[in-house]
Amino acid sequence: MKPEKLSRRDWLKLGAAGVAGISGATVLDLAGRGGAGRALSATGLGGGPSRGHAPGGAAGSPDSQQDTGGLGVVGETRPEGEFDPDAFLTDFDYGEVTTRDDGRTVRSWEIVALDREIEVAPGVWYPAWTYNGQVPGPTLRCTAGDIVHVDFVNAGSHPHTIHFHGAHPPAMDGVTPVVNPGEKFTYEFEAQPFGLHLYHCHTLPLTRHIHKGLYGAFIIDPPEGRAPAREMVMVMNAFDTNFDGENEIYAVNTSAFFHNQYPIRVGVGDLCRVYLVNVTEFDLINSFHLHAAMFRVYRTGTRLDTSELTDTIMMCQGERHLIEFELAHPGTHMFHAHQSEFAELGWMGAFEAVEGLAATDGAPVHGDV
Ligand SMILES: [Cu+2]
Repeated sequence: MKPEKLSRRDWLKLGAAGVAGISGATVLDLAGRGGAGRALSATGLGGGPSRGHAPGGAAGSPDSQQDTGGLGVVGETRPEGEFDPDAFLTDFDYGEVTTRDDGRTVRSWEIVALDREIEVAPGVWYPAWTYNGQVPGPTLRCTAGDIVHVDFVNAGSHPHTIHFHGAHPPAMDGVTPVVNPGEKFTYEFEAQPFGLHLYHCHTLPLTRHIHKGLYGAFIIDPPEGRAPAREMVMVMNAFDTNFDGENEIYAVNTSAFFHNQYPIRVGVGDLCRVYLVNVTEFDLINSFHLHAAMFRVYRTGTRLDTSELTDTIMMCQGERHLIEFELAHPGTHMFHAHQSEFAELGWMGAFEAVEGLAATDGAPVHGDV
């Protein structure tokens, strides 16, 4: 199977006016961050420290910053119209759902590769290659047995693919064919097995195509579901901002120290579930450490029983696990890489455990309560 060329109509659709209409895209302001993006913030649509208190927002108050050891950044990321780490944390994209004649559920997404500058720390911009204009790409979510249908369009400047982790026919594995700029290709396969998977570009050189930003989380839910919980996606990533083959900025979900500045609010005693993915390039491992509590590990999310209780887990690139925990005490609970260097370079955040938090507040409860 070969990629198709984009038609003139496809290109028009990707133009400045049409790009915002792409299904599943959070931010696609090709006009540039200096123009329309900043102008929007003057309208008072979110923006600034007050947004952490917005209904349904995951983050807490920036006042909590001093509680997490003095590490952090000066200034604010995410001018309006840019990638919002709060929104990304709890944004699960279930695609467009249709039912086939044979009764099978089909979930369809359009994913567009685009070159785009992204802000990885206040004032630090990185020339990324993105899926749908954001890094990480959208979190795709389905149930085991669904048909996954992804229309991939390459509107970037380099050849790309989408390689999905999980089980599927090799023709749908996203190593070949390479999709050149101006081409499109459709991936379709049955979602198997349930667990936490990953998708990323598999074009050579892999180090470059991955660290430039072409990756995202791919969740396949078990048919019976999981217990209701405050659910979050954390993709551990890093950026080589001076292209010397080493990372200068580390984070979960791209923005250095973001959840240190805006702690994630959860209810005391609530079940919390983090879909934790490591895509960090250049460094052999990354890790997740939680303060003042222990968590249960569900390796790759492919089993419903836990394999261990710990407060620190080490992960190679491409590994991903579910972790679950309850915070028994109110207050700030740091989380960070236990490579101190990574933590000091941005991979640091905090949960704020709050008494009596509504199920829809903070990181919202996901599933039937
Ligand atoms: Cu690529």
